[in-house]
Amino acid sequence: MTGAEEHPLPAEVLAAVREARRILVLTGAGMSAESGIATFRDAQTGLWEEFDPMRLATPEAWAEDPAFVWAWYAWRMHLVRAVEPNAGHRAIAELGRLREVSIATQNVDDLHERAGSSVAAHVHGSIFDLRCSDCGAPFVGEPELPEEPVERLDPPTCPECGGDVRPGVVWFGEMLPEDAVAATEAALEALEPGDVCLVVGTSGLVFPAAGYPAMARSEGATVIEVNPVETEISDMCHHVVRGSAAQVLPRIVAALG
Ligand code: BV8
Ligand code: ZN
Repeated sequence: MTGAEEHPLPAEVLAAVREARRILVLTGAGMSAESGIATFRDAQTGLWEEFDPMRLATPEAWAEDPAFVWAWYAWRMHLVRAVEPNAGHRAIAELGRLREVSIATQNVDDLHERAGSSVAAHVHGSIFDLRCSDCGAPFVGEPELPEEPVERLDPPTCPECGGDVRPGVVWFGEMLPEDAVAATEAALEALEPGDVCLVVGTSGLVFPAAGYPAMARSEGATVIEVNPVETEISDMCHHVVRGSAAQVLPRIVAALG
């Protein structure tokens, strides 16, 4: 990764984080990239290469072929279980010991939690929160996860009603979980001038989550993007650090002394 490791972090970024009382961290798929989880936008691996994740992560795809969609999520659950949080996740956990930090993530993995952070909101749900797609009952069983990607895999069956068990993620066209939205909005409203909103690893394309950085800015927070490339929200940020989560975040936290 060129960039952050060669260039010093902008002094105003370090000053903003140093002086912040509250820090709202908004993370997207780029946060987990250096753990080995492909970002949502990257071509899907192997079997799902020709399928657009935007088409697969929908109620329509599930209704049409639950076994095909379940196979994709079972494989992704296996991948998350097989990787570790990266230095970026660990830096945010450390930041949470130095400042009042709230995390709202678009990621459905549990890597922030496994790094030691508590997450205020999984705005797109959690891949391991399984529930019946018919009666909504939480499914507490351990689903069988494939060691290799398989094209189709029957989802577990709900013990209450026999319905197909689905992943607890938010599909396109579905409402975001009310508790996650409420927690994120509360964290945004708590921001005051001098506080910081760190936006890490998101393309800023998916709404309503993509609107959160602008809301942080309107609360007076200093908005800082950490992303190797320009995104839909870059020009709305006060500062951008063109580098990766695992390279930049540890250096920001180290500068807090
Ligand atoms: C909603 C869970 C109300 C599933 C996800 C038409 C019909 C219906 C809805 C819509 C419509 N038109 C628009 C909408 C709204 C839609 C939307 O926003 N669509 C977009 C595409 C325009 N939103 C919704 O449907 C939401 N619900 O609006 O309900 C409603 C209801 C009905 C009708 C209208 C409105 C629900 C959206 C949630 C979808 N579920 N995930 C799953 O995971 O399988 S979204 C999924 O994609 C992720 O969670 C994430 O949010 C998104 C991907 O975005 P990113 O996380 O940003 O990842 P991405 O790969 O894009 O980018 C990675 C970034 O990381 C890049 O910038 C890259 O440069 C950077 N990066 C890479 N490496 C690193 C790095 N950064 C740092 N370090 C690195 N090493
Ligand atoms: Zn059921």
